[in-house]
Amino acid sequence: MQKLAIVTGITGQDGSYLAQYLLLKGYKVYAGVRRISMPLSSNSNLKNFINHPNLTLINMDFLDSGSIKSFVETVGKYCNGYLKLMDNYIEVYNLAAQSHVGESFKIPAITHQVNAIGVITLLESLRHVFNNRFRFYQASTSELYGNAATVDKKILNEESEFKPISPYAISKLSAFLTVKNFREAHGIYAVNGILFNHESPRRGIEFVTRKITNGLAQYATGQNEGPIQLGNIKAKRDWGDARDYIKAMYMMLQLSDQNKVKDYVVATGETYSVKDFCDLAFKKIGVTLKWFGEGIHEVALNNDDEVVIEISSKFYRPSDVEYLLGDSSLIQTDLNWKRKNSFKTLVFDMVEHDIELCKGKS
Ligand code: NAP
Ligand code: G4F
Repeated sequence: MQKLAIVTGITGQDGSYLAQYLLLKGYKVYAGVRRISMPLSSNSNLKNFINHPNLTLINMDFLDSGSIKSFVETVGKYCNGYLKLMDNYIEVYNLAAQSHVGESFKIPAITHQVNAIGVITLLESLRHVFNNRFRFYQASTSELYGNAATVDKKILNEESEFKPISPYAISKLSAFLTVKNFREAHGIYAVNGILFNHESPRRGIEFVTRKITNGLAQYATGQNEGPIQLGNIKAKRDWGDARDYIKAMYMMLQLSDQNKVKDYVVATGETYSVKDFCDLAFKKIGVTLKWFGEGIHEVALNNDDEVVIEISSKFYRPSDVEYLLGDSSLIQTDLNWKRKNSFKTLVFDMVEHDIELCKGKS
């Protein structure tokens, strides 16, 4: 029997990989997308599968509760026959979010509306339309921990304390608790994946990794208009590959025993600074960066002593998470999840991809 899934946030990094993965597995996928004035461009994350016969795109915006409800009702009508059969259910992957932490300081109310209130509306609508015949994955995050591990450099797991320090993290903590409450109070199969940072060639251009590989590609192809400007380059992250992490999301919704449902950390167990990321990315194109100066005056020079990276106060945040390192042993033991791609493979892949993209543009 063909399986069904709802994916929100399909145009983003994770949503696009996950939807592609589910389509390959033979799923019918219903995806909520925001209305845009121009058709999805040929370089959007959906370009390889937008016309797939098992993919249905339905307009929906998390800022409008009515649109969330009508989205769920529309999917409900499509699935009516399927759900008449005993034991059938629909898998729901909620990946839509205002996902930029820095931006959340500028638009805290919108961030909370989409990331926290939107999740309540979505879950209530699902309960109304599908009763308990759905399984729910919530895109939770290592941002919940804030700086809980910064001082003593500990490794974070499912038992670690949450200490959110941004509007984004606060909204995601609210959603985390909502999902837990739906599981415990209403008996819904609902799970939080506490995912540490994960990247890919489909990463949004404003996140630091892609900003670096995109800036580097412009430099390597002679299209740059100046050095790459960054903020807090000392921050450390546990960076994995999105293509490994979407498989963890899928696994979390496949348990045969609902009583075993729990929240899982997904991470690599390695941590690197933004500066480390820059060093490795430039190494890929034969440049050994030389760093000089401190704080806002720090710069990185190339082999010819030209400045290729500089610091701008514009990219500092009012408060920042300085150190993240995750322990994913629980999901490895319980669900046999393993990552395939190393940090080095990921960085090199992103660099290669962006250089190809830039060459195509020139
Ligand atoms: P992303 O690339 O920024 O994608 C976000 C998606 O949400 C996009 O499809 C976006 O649509 C959609 N969206 C934003 N606002 C919306 C609204 N008002 N109504 C409907 N859709 C809306 O994020 P990602 O990196 O794939 O992350 C996926 C999820 O995992 C997010 O919830 C994020 O917070 C969470 N997460 C990510 C990481 C990570 O390292 N990537 C780690 C932990 C958790 P548009 O294209 O229209 O903007
Ligand atoms: O790439 P970032 O913007 O990712 P951040 O803040 O860690 O958030 C990402 O991962 C979270 C999981 O922990 C997700 F929940 C969230 O949705 C998102 O996907 O910044 C990483 C670090 C920060 O410390 C930031 O201050 O890089 C630092 N950074 C330094 N210069 C910069 C820049 N970040 C950005 N975006 N742009 C810069 O120029």
